[in-house]
Amino acid sequence: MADDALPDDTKLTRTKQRWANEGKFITGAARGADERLPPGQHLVRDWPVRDLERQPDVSTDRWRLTIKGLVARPVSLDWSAFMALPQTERRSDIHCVTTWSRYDNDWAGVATRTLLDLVEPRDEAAFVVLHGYDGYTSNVPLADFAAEDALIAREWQGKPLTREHGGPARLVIPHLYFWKSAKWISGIELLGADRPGFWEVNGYHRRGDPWEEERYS
Ligand SMILES: Nc1nc2c(c(=O)[nH]1)N[C@H]1C(S)=C(S)[C@@H](COP(=O)(O)O)O[C@H]1N2
Ligand SMILES: [Mo]
Repeated sequence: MADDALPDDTKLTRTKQRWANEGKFITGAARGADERLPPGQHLVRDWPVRDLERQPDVSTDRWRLTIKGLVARPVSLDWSAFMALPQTERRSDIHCVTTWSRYDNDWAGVATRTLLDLVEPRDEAAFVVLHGYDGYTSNVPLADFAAEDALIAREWQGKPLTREHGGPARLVIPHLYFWKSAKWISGIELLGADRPGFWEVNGYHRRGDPWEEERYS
């Protein structure tokens, strides 16, 4: 994991902090029962890239996924151990807090539930912090991490996930804004209390439900 300081004084970060302060993009629009597009979002067809402009080059030889904290059986999976776990496919929509959404993304990888079964969370575990090889962190409630359609994805539309989108493997939690879904995932840490991640410290919401427009804290 990178331990040099994150570039949190970049122009992008400052702009996003300002948006958080101004409550930008909050429309207050109500959700229709059968609507697929959350309030304040617009559809895109291409898949934008969003990160801190550091895209670590992590080969599958070097990749490790560590799962630790409030678990009975902490693990550090290398690529072959990860591939030996049951693999699943999921189709889901992406909703980014910067207002773009993209429908029908086909993912392949390992369900977060499979990983939780492997490590056996303790009863006190209630929150998760995700770590990326770029030093990024995000936090989610354990119940959201354990959603049926959440997975550590290694393929998108039938092809290996590209480096710019977090390859070799990233988290995908479709029902939360996409900043929660750590790219270049290196660690999953289970905690008893919530601990804000990179954007959450910078004014973004602890949970991030697009249907509730939980953009900012
Ligand atoms: N490791 C890491 N994961 C990350 C980020 C990041 O900077 N580093 N950016 C987040 C944000 S803000 C978004 S919107 C999505 C973007 O994913 P994409 O570039 O594949 O669209 O990744 C999230 N996961
Ligand atoms: Mo984002």
